[in-house]
Amino acid sequence: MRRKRYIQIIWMVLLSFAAVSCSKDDPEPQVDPTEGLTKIQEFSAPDSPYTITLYNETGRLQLGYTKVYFAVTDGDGNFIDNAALSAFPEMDMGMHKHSTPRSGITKVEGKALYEAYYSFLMYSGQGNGTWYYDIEYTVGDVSHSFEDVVIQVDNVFRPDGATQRRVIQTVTAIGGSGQRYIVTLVEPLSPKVGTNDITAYIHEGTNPDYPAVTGFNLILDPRMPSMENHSSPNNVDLTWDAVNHIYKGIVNFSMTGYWKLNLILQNGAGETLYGNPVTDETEASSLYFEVEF
Ligand SMILES: [Cu+2]
Repeated sequence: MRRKRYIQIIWMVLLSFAAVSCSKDDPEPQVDPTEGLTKIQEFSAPDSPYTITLYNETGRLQLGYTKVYFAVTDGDGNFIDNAALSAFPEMDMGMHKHSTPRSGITKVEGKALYEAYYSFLMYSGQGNGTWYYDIEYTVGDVSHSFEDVVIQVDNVFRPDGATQRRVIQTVTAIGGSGQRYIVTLVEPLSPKVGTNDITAYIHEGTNPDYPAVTGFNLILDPRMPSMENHSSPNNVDLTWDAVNHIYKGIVNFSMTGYWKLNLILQNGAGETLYGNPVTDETEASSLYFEVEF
């Protein structure tokens, strides 16, 4: 009886050792970090050991806010998680060239994926312009760049598919400073009836770096022009969220339809730089975005 138990214990110990060594030897199966994303464009060349692929939720680059993800893969399709990436978009408009507001490219926590956003000032073909993209990577001691690759930036439309929807606006501050700012609407990406997060970026309008502006405010007044320009209760102005590095407020859509998000751009001291209050005589601010759902 005792002996049998002994053997049982020895077996259990042996089995647990086997289990440990087994999990040590097997390589971790690689999960596809791009699952759920749609491919936009691939950057590869015969002399490049790695391929860079651009993804996002929609599979498209578009006017205004565009979130993107980069995957770096080797010749066997393995996803590389220790690459360094940089990229530069530039629009060639014949007489002049300009870039666009953008973030740096950073690693996504816990995934072999890299992320960035663009605030595209113009869509492809606007002003006869063409967008080009330079992208550079380093993996270990291997570096490579892809230069002057044409990228497609789509226009953004209202649900009718024909009328352009305003999602980004460049303004010149009042007061004669001549300082230009670019305001970009981010959320709501999927507007719904009721309260929605509203987020936005502000950048200085200075090519090519377009530095991000922090500490400003955007006074919000959403209106429905088709319904006697009524507003809605419980909206919250956009203020700088230092944790998420974005301007954030709340917009309340009391019904579906076409809404004009009237804004007033103010600096940290509360001085108005652009935009005006909506009144009985003035139907809209000179700074506004459009949402329709
Ligand atoms: Cu342009």
